[in-house]
Amino acid sequence: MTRLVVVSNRVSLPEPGGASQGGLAVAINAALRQYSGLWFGWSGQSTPHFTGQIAMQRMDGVTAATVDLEEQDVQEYYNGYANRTLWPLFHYRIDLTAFERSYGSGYARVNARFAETLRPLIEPKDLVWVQDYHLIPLARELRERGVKNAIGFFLHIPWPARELLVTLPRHRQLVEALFHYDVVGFHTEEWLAAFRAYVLYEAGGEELPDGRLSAFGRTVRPVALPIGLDATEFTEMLASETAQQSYQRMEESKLGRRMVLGVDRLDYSKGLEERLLAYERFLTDHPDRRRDVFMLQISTHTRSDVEEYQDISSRLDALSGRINGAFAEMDWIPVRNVHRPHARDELAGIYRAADVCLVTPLRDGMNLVAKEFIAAQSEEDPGVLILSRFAGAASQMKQALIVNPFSQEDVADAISRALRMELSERRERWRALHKGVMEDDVVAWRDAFVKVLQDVAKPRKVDNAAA
Ligand code: GDG
Repeated sequence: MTRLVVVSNRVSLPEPGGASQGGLAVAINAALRQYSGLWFGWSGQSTPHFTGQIAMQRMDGVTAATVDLEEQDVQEYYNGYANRTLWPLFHYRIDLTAFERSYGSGYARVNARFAETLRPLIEPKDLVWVQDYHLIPLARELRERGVKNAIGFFLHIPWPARELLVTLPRHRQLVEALFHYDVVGFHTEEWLAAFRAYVLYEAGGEELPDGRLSAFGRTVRPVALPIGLDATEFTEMLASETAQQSYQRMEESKLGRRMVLGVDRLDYSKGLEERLLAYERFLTDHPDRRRDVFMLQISTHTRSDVEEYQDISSRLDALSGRINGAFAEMDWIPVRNVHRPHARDELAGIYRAADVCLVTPLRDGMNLVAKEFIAAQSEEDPGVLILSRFAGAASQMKQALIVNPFSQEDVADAISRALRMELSERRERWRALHKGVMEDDVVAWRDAFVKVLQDVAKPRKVDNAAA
């Protein structure tokens, strides 16, 4: 069987309860399990000097190979180019985008170091699958070191409109790097269309009759494949003792009130301030319904070394404090603002106890929280999903209440509608959403991508044999 080599910025193997695993890590674990794969990336540790020493660890059929990065690499490549340049720009936040030359060189240096360290681990028949915006130049670096394997790339965040991307110094270089891959994947047709538009109208490329794009003297196959949940893992987790206990605990603490839930990494792309303001608008517009509802917003800290993330944390705390100060009564608090991270099984129980889930990012590649909420609901009495039209998930989850997260009025009206919705309508919407979440899961995503990669690998082998 073909071995799959997955490369991502961070490698994180599962722990009991999955406390530290984000959506991508869970997805990669699921993707690799069936392929006895190798997962390569940064350990999350830094050292004074880069040594390239690989630490190997094996768990559940997955081999993890990690390297430490130099402190300067972490600053320039990870906190810098990845999180202060590409992340904000690709999420349409040009106002927060930092253009610093040292960041660009740190990004190039780490991609070269990754390639140098990874190259000896790659065997001739391996399929190599690179994840996300941290590693766009990796295929070029691997090719320069003689790697001939099929290499695919998947972008987990949106691809920005051409008009935004051209504000990035050396944007052509970045896009050209993607043409060293055989396959480039996006979550939605919308992100793919934005990429195609850049290639055709900015880079002077063309679309071939078979759908491949040609530019910079190379071709690449673009695909739109939405990521999903590890549905089996999630269902099992939901049935666990911990999930049941956290569900019970949450139900008891609701005191018969309805719970509006938000679960996010604390990130400006998730629209958290806009969400709280919309909820405040709902409270203002519906004084009679205030005491029947409360909001639980779980927003866990990430990327705390980056200044913009410290700012948003304090703004959010100030805003929830203000709303509570203005509306709370001695026996009712409108917002529970929680930063403590929860284990995944604990979180599953919280999702189940929610009546409404607010997923209102201003821009999001996909958003797995929307899918987790739907997977956790009961068929007898399901809750309602309110979903931003700017999340990739909106292209699949059409039976959610779709909102414009920039409009407080729109979101406040959706909260009101969700809380009033009849059981029959809730069930009808949930059934359709649940079917999609269970069918289009992470296994379907992985298999579809690997199949495209395998297909490009075949002609490559024929070429090699002929040479
Ligand atoms: C990127 C893209 C795309 C949250 N709080 C806790 C916790 N979480 C978990 C959620 C979910 C994950 O974090 C968040 O995943 P998202 O998909 O919503 O967002 P990003 O982290 O920004 O992911 C996104 C994704 O990549 C995959 O392609 O969908 O668009 O931005 O799984 O449950 N997990 C635990 N404790 C918490 O307190 N254990």
